[in-house]
Parts: sequence; C-alpha cells; structure tokens
Amino acid sequence: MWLLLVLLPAAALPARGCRAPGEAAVRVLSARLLGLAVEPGLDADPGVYVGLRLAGEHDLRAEQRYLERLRDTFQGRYGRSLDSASHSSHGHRHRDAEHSTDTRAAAQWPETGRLALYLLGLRATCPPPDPGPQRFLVTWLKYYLEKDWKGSRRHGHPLTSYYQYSLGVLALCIHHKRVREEVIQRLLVAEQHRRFRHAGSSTVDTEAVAALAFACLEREQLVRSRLAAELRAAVRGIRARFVAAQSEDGFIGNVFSTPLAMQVFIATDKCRTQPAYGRAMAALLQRLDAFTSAAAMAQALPVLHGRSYLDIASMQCKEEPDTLTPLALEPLSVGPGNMMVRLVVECPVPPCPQHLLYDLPVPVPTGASLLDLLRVAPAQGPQNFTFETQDTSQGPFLTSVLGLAAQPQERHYWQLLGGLGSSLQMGVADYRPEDGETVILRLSKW
Ligand code: B12
Repeated sequence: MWLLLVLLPAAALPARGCRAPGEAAVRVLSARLLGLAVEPGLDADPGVYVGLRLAGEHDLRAEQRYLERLRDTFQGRYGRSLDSASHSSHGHRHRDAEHSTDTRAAAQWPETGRLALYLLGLRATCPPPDPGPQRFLVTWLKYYLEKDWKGSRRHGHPLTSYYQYSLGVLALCIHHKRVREEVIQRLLVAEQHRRFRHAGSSTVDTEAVAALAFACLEREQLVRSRLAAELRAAVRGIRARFVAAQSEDGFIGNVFSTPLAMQVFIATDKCRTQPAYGRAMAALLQRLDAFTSAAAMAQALPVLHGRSYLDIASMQCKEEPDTLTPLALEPLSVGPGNMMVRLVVECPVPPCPQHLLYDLPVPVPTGASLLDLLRVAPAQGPQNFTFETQDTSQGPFLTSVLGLAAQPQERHYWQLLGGLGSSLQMGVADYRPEDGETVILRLSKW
C-alpha cells in the first residue's frame, strides 16, 4: 500500500502558472495530513482544513466530515448575531444554555486567527456552502478585528497578534468584504515600523501573512488608489527583504516560515521570475520530513501545489481528484543507548519566586524528545518536576512548568532554548536533544 502510494503519479496542479513539483513525497505529505485529520481525539482545526483544500488530491468524504466537525464548533459560537451574544452576556436567559455560554465566551477574547482560517476554508469548499450562515461569521470577524485594533491602540499591539490580525484582514478580503481603512492602516504602519518582531521568533511568518493581506486588498480593489499604492510598496519591500534574508541553504526565516514566504512570490506572480523562489522550493523538498505537525504540514501544502491563500478568492469548483487515502506517521524510534541532557528552568519575569528554579542532568534513551525528557525529569530536593501542555494543531504547547502557568493575557510563554541561549525552532514533542546538550525552559515575554 505504501509502495503503491509512492508510485502513483501525483496530480499536476499548475495554479496561476507557478511550479508544482508533483513529487511523490508531496503526495505522501498530503496523505499524512489526512491521516492526522481523521485521527480520533484531536480537535478539528480550520488551518488544517485550508491545507487539505489547497492540496492536489482529496478524500472528499473525509474532508466533508472534517468540515462538519468544524461547523459544529464555529456555528455554535458564531452562528448568531453579535447582538444576541451581547444580550446573553448581560444576563438574558436562553433556551439553549450551552449555546449561549459558547456565544458569550466568543464575545470576550478575540479568536481572530481561527475564525479567519475557518472563513478561508469555507470559501475553499466545493461546492460552495450556503452563504446565509456566513453572514454572521463575517460580522464576528469584523468585530474581532475592531477589538484587536482597539487593543493595539492601548497596548501598542493587537490583543491577539499581528499574525492573527493579518489573517483576519486577509479572510475578509478573500470574501470581498471591506474593512475600515484605519484597520488596514494600523497593520501597514506596524509593518513599516518593523513592529512584528517578538522574542524568540523571526518576523518572516507574520510579514508573509501581512503581505498576502496587502496583496489581496490591492488585487480585489478594496481600497482607494493612494492606499493601494502604499500597500503595493509594502509588499515589494517585504519581498525584497525575503530575498535578502534567504540563507545559503535556501530557507527564508526557517524551514517552517519558508512556505509562507513562498506564498508571497506566488500571490504576486513572481514565482517564475524570482530565483529565490526556485531555491526555496528546492530547499523545502529536501526537508519535507521536518513537517510533522498537522499545522506545519497544512502550511506547506499550498506552495507545494503552486498555490497561495489568494487563490481561494478565484477558486472554481471543478471535478476534483478524489484519490487520496490517509497515511499514519510512523513513530520515530528511541534507544537502545542512553544519553544525558541538562534541564534548566529559568524564571526571570515579575511573578517568579526566584530566577533559577531547576538545574539537573536527566538520563533519557538516545533519540528521546524533549517531551519524553520532561516526563522523566527527576525531583530536585522536595520538589517534583511537573509540567502541563495544551494540544494544538502545532503539537503540544508547554503551558506550565513547576506549577507556574504562563499567562497568555500578559503575553508570557514558556520559551524553549538551547544551551547557548538560542530559541529552539520546534516544540516539545518534535525537538530531540543530543547527548550532553543543555535545554532551558524560560518564562519569557513576547
Ligand atoms: C504567534 C506565535 C507564537 C506566540 C503564540 C502566542 C499567541 N497568543 O499568539 C508565542 C510567542 C507564544 C509562540 C511560542 C512558540 N513558538 Co510560535 N508561532 C507563532 C506564529 C508566528 C503564529 C501562530 C498563530 O497565531 N497561528 C494562527 C492561529 C489561528 O492558529 P492556532 O493554532 O490557534 O495558533 C496557536 C498555536 O500555534 C500556538 N503556538 C504558537 N507557536 C507554537 C509553537 C508550538 C511548537 C506549538 C505546539 C504551539 C504554538 O499559539 C497560537 C496562538 O494561540 C507561528 C507562525 C506559523 N507559521 O504558524 C509560530 C510558530 C508556530 N511557532 C514556532 C515555535 C518554534 C515556537 C516555540 C517553540 C519557540 C520557542 N523556542 O520557545 C514557542 C512554543 C513553546 C511552548 N511553550 O510550547 C514555530 C513552530 C515550528 C514547528 N512546526 O515546530 C512557528 C511555525 C514559527 C516558525 N516559523 O518557526 N509562538
């Protein structure tokens, strides 16, 4: 079955004339994403659905079931008007108690990015779903963008992040909905002043999504000509910075941000003329094995089919090859030998009792992940080593260490670093330390 899958020709999908490599490995990646999507237990994720829809081959029934799972979540939360949500949050009684709790929660903390990805997914669905219920979703997304925008005025940044804010602008544009020019201006000014940087991460992912939003607004003619010219200049600047930032090995930012950066070349029709694009594609094809989480795979698949999120706006429902079958990821082997990794926990921000909370060598089987290591880390004195994670489509996100939970509203997070202080480029489940290495968990602000 494995062999058959690899030998079958991949469907060619030349979208807007950008090269789709059509390699067997790309098809395997699609099949693995499908495998993760049909796995029971994991919550459905709108970004994963977008990835499945922008791939070349499909399992249409599995995609339909996945969409139904998403619909259950999102229609429950956003399937009614904002007015009814604000009424229910002021104590009005509802027949459907569960529904009203869900809508009330929605009215509080913006879920800009997930809602934007869901709307992108709906627009990428064939045949197009009934547009009626989408009306409320669009209103909710506009409301979240405004909340984010106000947050950004008070604190100097959106309540969620510039990444999510950009996704919000992009999704409304793909649905051909206008947003206030001030909302766009704020993103543009942040880009012009290079405000996307935050601790421990490069700006490439966020710049790429912002550039896609700008390119969409310009292409769909949703802004006045003066602003359109500014957006065009910003996209040109971002593209030039990507070319300058490309490393010797072909990546832009790192392996995980490269697909998003490549989307900008596709969306602006530079994929055939810009050599950086071809180099990035070659580099990506060499490292498809790095894409192990559903979210990472879903972000890589569009460019591997020569597509960007902007193609969703002009998606035409033709017959789609219903030929994909799910493939399970083989677990990586560990052992037989053992290794020693030094685990350090640092807490340098205000709520911390002291700076250094933990520092011990931990014996683990060779090839163990950081997550395996955390599970067996020994007690230091009277204190057991404890930690908590939360499942996301990127994998388990470390939320708490030694009883100290990072407060997302304070923009605190448990950052993962190597011994020399460099931020790791993978999460706890994917990172595999080497013998003798030091790993630091540090409560940081981003
Ligand atoms: C913003 C962001 C963050 C913020 C998230 C907080 C927030 N409220 O927004 C902060 C700064 C906390 C963060 C932390 C980390 N991040 Co980050 N992050 C991003 C970014 C730019 C956008 C994510 C997003 O908003 N997606 C859209 C929303 C709608 O989707 P979502 O699924 O709801 O997003 C949530 C999860 O993605 C989660 N999250 C964010 N980063 C990570 C990383 C991992 C490994 C996990 C499991 C979850 C996770 O927080 C998001 C917001 O709630 C992505 C870029 C990208 N290409 O995806 C990188 C990205 C996901 N992060 C990455 C990494 C490596 C990390 C860290 C491991 C860095 C480090 N060395 O500490 C840590 C996670 C450590 C931990 N505690 O487990 C990598 C993941 C690579 C991979 N596939 O393994 C990415 C792809 C960046 C990159 N190009 O390298 N990140």
